[in-house]
Amino acid sequence: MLEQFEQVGRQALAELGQVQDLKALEEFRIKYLSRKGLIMQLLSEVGRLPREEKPRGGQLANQAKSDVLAAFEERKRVLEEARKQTRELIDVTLPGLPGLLGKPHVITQTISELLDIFGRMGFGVAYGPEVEDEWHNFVALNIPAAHPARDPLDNFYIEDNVLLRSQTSTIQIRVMEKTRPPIRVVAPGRVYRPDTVDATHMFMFHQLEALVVDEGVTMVDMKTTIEQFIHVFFGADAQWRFRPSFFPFTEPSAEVDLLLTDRSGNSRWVEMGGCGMVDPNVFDAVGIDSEKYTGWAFGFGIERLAMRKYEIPDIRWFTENDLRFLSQF
Ligand code: 2NM
Repeated sequence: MLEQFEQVGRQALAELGQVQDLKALEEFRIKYLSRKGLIMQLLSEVGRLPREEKPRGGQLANQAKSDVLAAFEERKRVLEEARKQTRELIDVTLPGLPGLLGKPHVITQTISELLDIFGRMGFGVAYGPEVEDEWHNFVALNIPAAHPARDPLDNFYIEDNVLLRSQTSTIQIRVMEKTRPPIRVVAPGRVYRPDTVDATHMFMFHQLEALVVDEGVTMVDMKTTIEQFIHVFFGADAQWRFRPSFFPFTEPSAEVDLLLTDRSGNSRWVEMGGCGMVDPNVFDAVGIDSEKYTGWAFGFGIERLAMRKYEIPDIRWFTENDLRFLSQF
């Protein structure tokens, strides 16, 4: 009889060793450890043993109960831990989720393309301050005090003689002040004018200006450079023209027009920028010998270039930070 007492405990422990999941463990619990389970039956059978066997029987039954219970708890802990780890397991073979990547603004991209095109034509790059003095913004550019371009209401003055630059020609002046010819640079940057904002006007926009100074430089060099640039930037079939114009800092001067053809086939000329042969007064202001050297310069609006190239109808879109617009470039 007592042998059977030991037998139940051994059998329970052996079965527990086969239990591989929580469902089987629950079945085991019901079979052995529930109120009517085999271990409980064992305990109640102690009372029916012959008197001399009772102490030993009780000892064995209690031993079996505590052994099985301890083993059960340990098995339960192991299986629950295993299930938790299975749930948290990451499948490293799944394809990753694409992240939202930022990219340079369309104006920054356009500037990069412009610097690349002119870099391949042998131009260096120059930058300058956005806060300027009247000397670099007007005087050295041959714009006299009475000129309408100097009206305080048409400029962002910070204090006397200090303003936000209204054109990137200030950079060319700074280049000519500190380097001797030959000079061959382009200068990109922001410029500021208090214009009323609409689809084609902003109080801040970007310009790209070029400057070439050397002995024997002519208007043919300028025209060829602009032609090559337009054909690389807009395509070989782009049509453009010079239109006579006037600027204080160049003589002669011309405006550069691009032929735009809309979807219904109607064409019109739109202005892209200006250019001309550097006025001798500008050379005198920066101390370059105007008898020995000639030069040419141009200035293009970068927003305008990008608007024509990408068919952007409104200049305000560049600064509205709308991802539906920005993410297209
Ligand atoms: C333009 C049009 C024509 C220009 C002139 C100069 C400098 F410094 F050499 F005199 N820089 N940029 C220039 C000439 C700018 O912008 C519409």
